[in-house]
Amino acid sequence: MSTEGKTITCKAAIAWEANKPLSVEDVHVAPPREGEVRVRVTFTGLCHTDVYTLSGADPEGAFPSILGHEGAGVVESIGEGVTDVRPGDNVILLYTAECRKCKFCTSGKTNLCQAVRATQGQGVMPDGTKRFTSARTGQELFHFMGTSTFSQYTVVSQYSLVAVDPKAPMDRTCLLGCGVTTGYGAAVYTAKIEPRSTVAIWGMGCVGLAVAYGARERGAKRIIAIDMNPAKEAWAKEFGATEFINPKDVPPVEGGDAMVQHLVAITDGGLDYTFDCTGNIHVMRTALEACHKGWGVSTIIGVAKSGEEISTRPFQLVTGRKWQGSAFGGVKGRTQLPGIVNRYLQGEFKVDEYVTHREPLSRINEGLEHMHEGQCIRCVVDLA
Ligand code: NAD
Ligand code: AHE
Ligand code: ZN
Repeated sequence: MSTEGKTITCKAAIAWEANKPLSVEDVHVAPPREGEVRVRVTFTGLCHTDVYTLSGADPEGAFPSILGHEGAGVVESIGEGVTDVRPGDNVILLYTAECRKCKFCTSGKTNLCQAVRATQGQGVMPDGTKRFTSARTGQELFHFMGTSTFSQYTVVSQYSLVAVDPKAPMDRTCLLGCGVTTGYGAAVYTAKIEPRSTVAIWGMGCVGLAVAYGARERGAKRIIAIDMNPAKEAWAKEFGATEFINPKDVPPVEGGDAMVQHLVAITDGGLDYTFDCTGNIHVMRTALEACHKGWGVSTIIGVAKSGEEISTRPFQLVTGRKWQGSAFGGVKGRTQLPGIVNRYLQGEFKVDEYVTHREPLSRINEGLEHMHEGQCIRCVVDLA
């Protein structure tokens, strides 16, 4: 029986309030309105950013809401005016939308489409309303990052999803909705790492590993992975790192940053490219200052805690180091993700290897716990 035009009742993991476990219960999902698409979400990865927002630290975190932004699924129905996808299409959801019309999309300078960004940050659809209602309490629920993939059905803007080859297994390609694309893209599209260069990456989670993978593809000659978890050494090397440093093994120095001094010493003056994939503002400073004078570029990917700020001596920048950031790896999702999926299908792009854990929706809280255990790169939740 067709569900088109009807409200669907399904299971979703609701974040009722900050710092409380998610609650898997029934929600009503209204049909898509003009320019919107309703998607049956099949799989979602759990990203550190979901945990960050659930902790209450995200200035854009609104409760009660349905979190999740690393998802794949199948288009169930479309609203008026939707042209690029149709029911039955396999899609990846995009927290970085791409409208191809706004000043940002047409600038040729950024992937940060602004078509739906303001309402996305407020947890509502572009028309200012919500599509989710709790079946238990009748309360409306906020959307999250324009995607809300912790629900069996979600409604998104037509700019916040992309159809991909249906041969691609969604239980892995969901990771292209955030972590894998973010790290790889930061290395390849944002930093544009040059062949034979030296690279250091802090944080060997999914994002950092994908940076290492991108750096290797770009022909970097040294890829130094840095993580306090010794178990990450093997992971880092599998994804292309040539060396591993545990910050705990670098002896402290008086009146300076021991890691900066160590890295500058072993790289003849500093790194060509560094990346923060931890969200730690002290790491961000170290990563900048470990860059080579005159040309080193440091890219911030990690999401820092609410209210935190970065600092360094301006002299670090005056003397030629550059500080920049990267969101979703600089990737324009609707334009570029189908190509990345095709490369994956041709065996030219790693995705499967990041999946270490799997859980059903009913155990999504256990999935979030895996993320703190030190062995988890990505946990994929099955929403079926
Ligand atoms: P993760 O938690 O899986 O991995 C983080 C790694 O950093 C862990 O291995 C941890 O041991 C290590 N680490 C923590 N503190 C460290 C320190 N001081 N020095 C060295 N290593 C340290 O996280 P993830 O999913 O890979 O995400 C990484 C960061 O990127 C998070 O902050 C996340 O919110 C952010 N993120 C940003 C974007 C973006 O578009 N900018 C996209 C996805 C994720
Ligand atoms: N909402 C937060 C910022 C969170 C943040 O930095 N998000 C990253 C993506 S993290 C994905 O795991 C991002 O891409 N930001 C750019 C954007 O447009 O959201 C805050 O501080 O308000
Ligand atoms: Zn994410």
